[in-house]
Amino acid sequence: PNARSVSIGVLGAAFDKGQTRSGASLGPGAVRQTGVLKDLTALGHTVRDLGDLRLQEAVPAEYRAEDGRARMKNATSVGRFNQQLSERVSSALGQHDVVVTLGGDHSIAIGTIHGHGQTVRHDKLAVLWVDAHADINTPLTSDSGNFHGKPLSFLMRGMEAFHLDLPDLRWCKPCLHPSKLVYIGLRAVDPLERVAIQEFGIRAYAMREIDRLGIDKVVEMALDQLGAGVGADSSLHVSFDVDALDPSEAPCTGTPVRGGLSLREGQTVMEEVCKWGTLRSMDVVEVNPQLGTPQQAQYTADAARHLLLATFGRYRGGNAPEGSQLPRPE
Ligand code: Z70
Ligand code: MN
Ligand code: MN
Repeated sequence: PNARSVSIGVLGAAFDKGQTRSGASLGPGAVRQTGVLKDLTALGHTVRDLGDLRLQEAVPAEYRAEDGRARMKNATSVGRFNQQLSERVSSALGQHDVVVTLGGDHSIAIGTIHGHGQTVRHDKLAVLWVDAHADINTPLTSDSGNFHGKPLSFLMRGMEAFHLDLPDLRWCKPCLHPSKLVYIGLRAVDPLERVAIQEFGIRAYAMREIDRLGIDKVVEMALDQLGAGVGADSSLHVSFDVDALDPSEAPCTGTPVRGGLSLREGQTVMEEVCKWGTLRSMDVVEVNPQLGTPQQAQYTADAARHLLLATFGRYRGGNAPEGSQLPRPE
């Protein structure tokens, strides 16, 4: 089955200040180098490279890493970068059917999801978060202080009450309803993140549930709960952290966690997303080509390529060109 042909805008979010290792800002380049844009074009889509966004201005004074009990590293950079990213994504959504953002660390989802949220009624925005981690810490619960472990807390409606007033993130008004977020792939959730998941009633399919139910059932239930089905009018965002994949499939990422999704399970998730047909934006984040050997870096970027091809209609059983027939001899 071939997917309908769409126009895809591909944006690089060359940002790594949401955690403390360098190299995630090289993710967009590494994923582009796999030839994925050309491969998406070969599937029949119209693909436009929107270039890379990076933080140009020098950021003067960052918050201190430890401000009382609140931990937040590089809040100024994170806030300013994501404000620009949000604007880029919402304007790109006016020009393209789907906007793909290549990260970058996962703090960039603040900008992509907020940007998507500006283009739809907030109760229509649905997010599928595929990750080993829950990324829903607040500055008051975060042990690391890293913003890539916090993006969802800035996007979630109802979590305002648990936040401090951060001047550089004031622009980010929460746009995501707790019932419109579903996790797949969790296996490294902090204790207070678990509390948030329970208090807000967020649906979470951890690796345990995938083992029990199988990935096919899990993704069916997840999309069903997001109201992202055919004919439904949800506007779907998929945020895919490559560390959701097992480190054997995606070794070059800042925080690998054993016991993850096979590439095949990741492909199944994205093939189902493709079938449902309501995807409007997607992130692929946390590819860090500076970690591991050059071969491992390429292997990791290639996993991202496979996920993107699954998202846009590549079928593992093969795709027959539209209206084609086997050639006969004259
Ligand atoms: C931890 C924290 C995280 C990604 C690590 C880890 C979060 N919960 N997210 N790697 N992608 O620091 O808040
Ligand atoms: Mn993440
Ligand atoms: Mn993660």
